[in-house]
Amino acid sequence: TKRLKGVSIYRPIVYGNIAVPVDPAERPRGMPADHTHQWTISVKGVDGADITHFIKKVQFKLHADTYANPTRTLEHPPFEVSESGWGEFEIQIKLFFHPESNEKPLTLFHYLKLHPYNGDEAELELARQQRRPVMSYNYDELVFNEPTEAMYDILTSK
Ligand code: SLL
Repeated sequence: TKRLKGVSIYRPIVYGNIAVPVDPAERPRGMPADHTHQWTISVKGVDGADITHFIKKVQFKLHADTYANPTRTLEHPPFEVSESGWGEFEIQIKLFFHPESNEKPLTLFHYLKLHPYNGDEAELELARQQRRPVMSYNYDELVFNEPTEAMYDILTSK
């Protein structure tokens, strides 16, 4: 496969999670009593930009000791997993590129965030009571060094 010497092309992505405390009065049917939050982890383009022309599938690995079927594979957007739980942990995110790119999968890590970053105990309690969403997102750039011609065409045609 021909690669373009000296060419480097990058595309931005955003990955991370939002978490919302569960309202005890509206606990979804079937949710275990010890689950305190509902959360969604995702990989997206910036401002909703399409990323499917370079990302073929995304695999999220959840905390294997406590989640059934910890490996969640998304072959289509939205590349996201929604779950509930009680604790924070590191999620492994594996990005797979289209075969024409000849790129190996890329692994990212995200620490699932359920609790607000700061505030004293009273402030944190208020945030819980008001069920304020907590967000933790990272902006990153995927750099394709000396991309294949096919990948270059794919990336520049969008
Ligand atoms: C902790 N080391 O102890 C971390 C692990 C795991 C969180 C947190 C599972 C929910 C379920 C869940 O919330 N795991 O049991 O279905 O804080």
